[in-house]
Amino acid sequence: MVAHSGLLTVMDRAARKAAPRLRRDFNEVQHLQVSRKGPADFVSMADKRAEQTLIEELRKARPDWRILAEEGGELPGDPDKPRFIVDPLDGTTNFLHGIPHFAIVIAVEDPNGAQGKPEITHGLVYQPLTDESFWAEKGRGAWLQDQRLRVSSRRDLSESLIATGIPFMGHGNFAEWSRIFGAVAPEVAGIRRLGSAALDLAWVAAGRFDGYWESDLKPWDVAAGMLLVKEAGGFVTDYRGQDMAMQRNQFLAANDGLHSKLHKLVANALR
Ligand code: 2AM
Ligand code: CA
Repeated sequence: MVAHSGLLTVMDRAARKAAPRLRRDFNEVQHLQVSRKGPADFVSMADKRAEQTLIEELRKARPDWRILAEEGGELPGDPDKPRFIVDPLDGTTNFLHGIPHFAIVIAVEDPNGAQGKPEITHGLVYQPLTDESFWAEKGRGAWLQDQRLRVSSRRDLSESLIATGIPFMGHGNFAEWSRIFGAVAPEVAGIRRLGSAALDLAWVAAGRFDGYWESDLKPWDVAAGMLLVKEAGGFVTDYRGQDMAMQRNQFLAANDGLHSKLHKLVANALR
């Protein structure tokens, strides 16, 4: 059992403050008549309202920190201080369709991390409908509530459940994704596409998924989840197996035993 740091408590409190309204809006969206514009506008309002609450709460606690938010972009602050990276609703398409799988995501990036480079130090993926709070702090492990997380211990690809994100609406390279899928699918127990990158990574950290791949994501989709996987003892690399996931915008995550096997399949598929 470990206590949050003060900063993680701030993040957790902000997410829990935004959650009730998001839950109410989710229940509403399931009952909305399909109006002229459909429920998409309603969901985009819900998204913006949740972001506003998060920003207000985070600003109250750390007034001089910058905030990068999915909807609002970059809010100014002290460049020498850390910044928050916020996604008020990861899994928007699920939310819009009444599928109960989405999360509020908050990460903290220190501009002067190891080797003087920016580094993610805190991550929170909060699932409002299950009240699950996945969180990680650099060097202090990954946690679900007060329970320590560890990536799965599966060593056989044939027993592994792998998550992915399928390119959508012109985002990402479908031919590349297809080649990877063609190489991975026959070797594993199953593939899942659940529609929230942040939860996919949190679930790799929790050992629910054994691995995950996706490309063409935004920092707010992956910053918190990558820290969760690493602090749970897993690996996140690009498709070449290098520590360049953010730079190349390719994310290959897995437990320590499966990562190199999965990476070989992916590398072969892309040769
Ligand atoms: P979002 O819900 O915050 O937009 C999954 O592939 C990732 O891509 C999600 O984390 C999701 O974040 C993002 N995404 C954006 N548009 C999407 C779409 N039309 N379908 C699926 N995912 C989408
Ligand atoms: Ca997102």
